[in-house]
Amino acid sequence: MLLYSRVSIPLVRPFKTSFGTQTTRDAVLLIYREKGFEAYSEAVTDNEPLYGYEDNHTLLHIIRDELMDFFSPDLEPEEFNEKASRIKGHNMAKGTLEMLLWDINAKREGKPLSNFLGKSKGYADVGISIGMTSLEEELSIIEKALKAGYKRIKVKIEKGYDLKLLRAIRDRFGDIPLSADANQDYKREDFVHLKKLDEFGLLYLEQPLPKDDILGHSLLKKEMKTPICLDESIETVTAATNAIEMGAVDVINIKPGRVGGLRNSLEIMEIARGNGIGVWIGGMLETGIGRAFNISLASNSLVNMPGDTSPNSRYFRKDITNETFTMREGRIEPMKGNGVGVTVDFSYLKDVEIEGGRIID
Ligand code: OSB
Ligand code: MG
Repeated sequence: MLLYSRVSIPLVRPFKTSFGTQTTRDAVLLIYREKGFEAYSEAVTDNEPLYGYEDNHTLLHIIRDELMDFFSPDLEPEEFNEKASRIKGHNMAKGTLEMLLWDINAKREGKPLSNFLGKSKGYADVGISIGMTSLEEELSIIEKALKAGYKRIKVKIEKGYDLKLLRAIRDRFGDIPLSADANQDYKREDFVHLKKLDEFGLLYLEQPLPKDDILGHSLLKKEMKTPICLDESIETVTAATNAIEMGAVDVINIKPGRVGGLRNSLEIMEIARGNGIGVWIGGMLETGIGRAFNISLASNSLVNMPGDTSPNSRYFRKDITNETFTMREGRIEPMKGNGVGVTVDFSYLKDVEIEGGRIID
């Protein structure tokens, strides 16, 4: 039996990026049951298409009305990808089913997902992604994050809220590992302005330009000293290859739910590292389910930079999984149980469920 559940869980604090402010995490979850175990997956979409073109509505439509023609719980992820390639785009919808298959397959073989995916370091290095708020509040969050052991501080910026923020952070905290994420807020006309960010010695500037402007990023990379990280632009293995060959990227933020799943993620990770491109695993404010997938992947030995995989408590007072992650010395260990290693707290799920139902009986 395959079920979907749309949930809305309040965030501990609003999360503001250049594209909007989230006060809840509105997730689509998949729950698969067979004799002996339950498997899960979580989409990276939101209720509106502000980060990419897919949203919770298009995702459920593509999963139920299109991808079910190609899906079976008895497929290997690779076999599903092959069949699903008939449907163009919609990698977030494909990725949600692909990740479910990884959990099913790992559970049938009795292995933790982190080991099932290849060579795991046994932990993930963790950075923090801080939403925009007042300058004073951001400085206070950074101070606490550094004390908690986070290995990298990432702040969200937008046109008009960048230089002053970064200057204040450098003035107060000196040479900390710092990056900035613009979520596509700048244009090619802004290169003169963006070059001013070079003085802050950022680890990288994440997704400054619109996601389809890979050439623009390669032009910007020639002008800037700061390394360029791509997030939204990398929706496929081809996009990653193109960005690397065009000299548009130094670092890739991989979100398995964005690139069509874990197989594509591993392929991008291998291509990137083979070309000297840095790799880290991002996040989309996931519940404990998506977080468990991200942390399993972030523990892979191909990942060489801290990711956006904070412990559950940074996002939710209460999460929908019974198990939660804790960070020690800037590291989080993947769950030890089979597959993703988390289980759903169904009594809380009922409290936060907006809508749900069966996809396969
Ligand atoms: O650009 O990485 C992003 C959250 C929602 C949408 C896009 C992004 C983010 C984050 C938060 O930066 C990462 C996290 O802590 O989950
Ligand atoms: Mg980003």
